[in-house]
Amino acid sequence: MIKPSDNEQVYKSICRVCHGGCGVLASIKEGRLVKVKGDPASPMSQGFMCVKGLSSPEIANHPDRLTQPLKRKAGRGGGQWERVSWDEALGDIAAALDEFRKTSGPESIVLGQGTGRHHFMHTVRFANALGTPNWYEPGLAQCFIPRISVSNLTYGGFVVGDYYGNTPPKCILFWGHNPLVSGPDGELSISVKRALDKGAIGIAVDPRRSETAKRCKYWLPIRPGTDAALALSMIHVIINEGLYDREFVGEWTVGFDELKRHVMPFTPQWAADISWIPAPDIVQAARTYARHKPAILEWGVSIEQSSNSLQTVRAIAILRALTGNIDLPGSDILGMNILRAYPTLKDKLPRAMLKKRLGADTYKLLGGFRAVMPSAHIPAVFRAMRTGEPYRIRGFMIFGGNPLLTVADSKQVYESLKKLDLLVVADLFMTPTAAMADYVLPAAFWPEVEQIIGYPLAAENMVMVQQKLTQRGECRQDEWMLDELARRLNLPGSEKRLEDIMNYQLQPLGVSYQELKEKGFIYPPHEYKKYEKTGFSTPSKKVELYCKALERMGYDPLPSYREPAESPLQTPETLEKFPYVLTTGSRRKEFFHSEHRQIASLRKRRPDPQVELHPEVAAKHGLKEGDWVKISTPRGSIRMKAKITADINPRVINVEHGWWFPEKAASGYGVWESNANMLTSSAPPYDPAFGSYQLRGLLCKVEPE
Ligand SMILES: Nc1nc2c(c(=O)[nH]1)N[C@H]1C(S)=C(S)[C@@H](COP(=O)(O)OP(=O)(O)OC[C@H]3O[C@@H](n4cnc5c(=O)[nH]c(N)nc54)[C@H](O)[C@@H]3O)O[C@H]1N2
Ligand SMILES: Nc1nc2c(c(=O)[nH]1)N[C@H]1C(S)=C(S)[C@@H](COP(=O)(O)OP(=O)(O)OC[C@H]3O[C@@H](n4cnc5c(=O)[nH]c(N)nc54)[C@H](O)[C@@H]3O)O[C@H]1N2
Ligand code: SF4
Ligand SMILES: [Mo]
Repeated sequence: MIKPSDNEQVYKSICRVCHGGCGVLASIKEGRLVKVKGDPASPMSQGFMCVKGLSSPEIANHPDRLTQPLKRKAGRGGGQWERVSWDEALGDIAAALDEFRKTSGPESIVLGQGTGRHHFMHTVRFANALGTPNWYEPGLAQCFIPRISVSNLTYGGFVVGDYYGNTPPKCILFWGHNPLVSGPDGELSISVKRALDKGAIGIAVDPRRSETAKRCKYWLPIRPGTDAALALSMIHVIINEGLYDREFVGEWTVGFDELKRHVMPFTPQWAADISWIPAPDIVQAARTYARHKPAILEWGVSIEQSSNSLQTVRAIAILRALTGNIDLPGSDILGMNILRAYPTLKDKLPRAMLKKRLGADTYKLLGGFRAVMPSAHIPAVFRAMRTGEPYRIRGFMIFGGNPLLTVADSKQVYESLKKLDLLVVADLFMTPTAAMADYVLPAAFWPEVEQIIGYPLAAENMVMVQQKLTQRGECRQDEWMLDELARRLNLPGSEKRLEDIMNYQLQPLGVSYQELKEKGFIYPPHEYKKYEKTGFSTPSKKVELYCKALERMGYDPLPSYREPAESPLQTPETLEKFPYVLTTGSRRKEFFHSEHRQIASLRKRRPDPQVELHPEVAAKHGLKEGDWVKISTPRGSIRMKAKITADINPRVINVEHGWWFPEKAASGYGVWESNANMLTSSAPPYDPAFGSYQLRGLLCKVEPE
């Protein structure tokens, strides 16, 4: 506690409205969160908080918060609930899980969760202890796992931009990433803004002139889904023009000669025809990135939401290696793993179960033994629910996810959920997914949670503490729910308390959770060029431009381009009816995915779903700013309001994701009206290694509604 005054106490914590962690000074009055402001002492966020974080008191105290466990009274999705005690809800759920595991095997129970939440690893721990190989997080193949895995395979660790040392970057290449808005993959907004203010040259590869692209010197308005082609041609330019870092490449990489031969055909003109970026602009971008060292390459989720995610991410990853921008001050740096790995009890999962993990035999880097966090393939999970193939899924528990909005092909998700014997959803609010459940459990919001988080998210160079400051109704943090179920099912590890786990993770730092609560965070000085001492943590101890591990798994050891399955070049017949390229999901400041549509201060800023289209498209279809537009793909149609802007490639349409209408409870929350995933597909082809599906770079048409 910092300053008691007028019954108001101020505590230090961190905001987790998104999966970032801005330092917060939280004011508690009479047990309620009444105010938050940015903590200037936080080395990352330095007093910054975004509009979502600042609305935390409104979220915490919202009248629609779920505050008690609910049990379904009438038919599934009928909206009739009975309030029950935790004991009754957990007792019933545990009994059902016990029956499923005994009669159909633990693999008939699926654990789902939301993106990057505080309880992420605890859910995995529960799945392992229960003995089911089937858990997923809604990103994974579509978010972060390709970047983490490719980083590991190529440089032996995950890299993040170094904005925090004494050397600012001279250039930042933003690849399908808009950190000025989506910052919270490591509180980037403020760091990026500062670096650009200090004169870093920005290059944005983005079909939209995004908030970040507007601050850049160069904007490459790429055709969505073609990023690998652009990256391959930039490699071509950097090698052909001798712009690579000879010393680093000679001493610290393997496979340069193979790569050089491999990229010869990938000329700027070849890539221009595919990506719609003029060849001279490609050359200029490659030269600028290679000549301004140190440089950061900020890569975003766009490069993973494609059925060629492995090779796209690999091609982009190689740019860092060729220019030697790894672990230098002001470049991309390798993490230091200051925390012990979360004890996920993976040895408790019987070996026979590894084979049963849905999709594991096919998508080896998602679910196989080389995977960083082996998980099930989302389309395979929902298909098994619907069809019973390869086996029946009976129980599904979701801790903080809204798959009806966030998983591709919402209608199929709906059909899948209907088939379950048991659906349990833990959430802050009633959502379209929770409305389909048998039990809805009230989850704790960040000021009601105790946890530690490694930060930046994946590299974990800093650790911060979250402390419980307030209690709303009977809300409980997800870890507690999982532990209570584990105890009732007598699962291994259920004797451990959450605090024991946090203390175990903190051990190398010589502090306990209670001590960390006093300090707020620990941020050791970064050690650069660690590879000079130990080599890179790859089999060759060098950066693997040619990756033998991939070759052994049956994947291409050198990056390649594949046209999206539905695209102007691949399916010209579809193009006749659907003449534009669609991209979905560009983040907005006000919302986190499907969240916050009920938070008045945020909704006021952005009351309606928006489709961005170019003035030429608007003119062609007689659309004016603010008109309702019907957007269709071969799979379905939705409606959104027109935002007409020249800041988008004229052949591209951009739609927001995550839209539902909490105010329309009586009509199913309008879940089919403006939901981007009515337009997407969860059918093959998938990326061969990760099983990723295409969310960016599909075909669509627009018309007045
Ligand atoms: N406010 C807010 N912040 C968030 C989130 C949120 O929902 N709201 N979500 C969080 C999560 S889980 C994630 S994964 C991150 C994602 O954050 P980012 O990686 O920044 O992802 P987006 O904002 O979806 O897209 C970034 C940019 O990619 C462009 N783009 C679209 N398609 C393509 C393409 O095919 N190629 C290229 N090169 N660019 C393309 C878009 O126009 C957009 O400007 O944000 C996190 N932060
Ligand atoms: N078309 C399209 N679809 C996409 C994307 C895209 O770009 N385009 N992006 C994808 C990506 S990258 C991601 S990561 C996913 C995100 O997918 P989800 O994680 O499913 O998205 P959210 O809307 O954040 O759903 C989280 C739910 O958890 C609740 N919640 C928040 N905090 C807690 C908590 O602590 N405990 C519990 N129990 N509940 C909590 C929220 O109220 C909300 O209902 O979406 C994916 N879907
Ligand atoms: S960026 Fe994320 S962590 Fe920071 S204030 Fe906003 S929601 Fe909270
Ligand atoms: Mo994500």
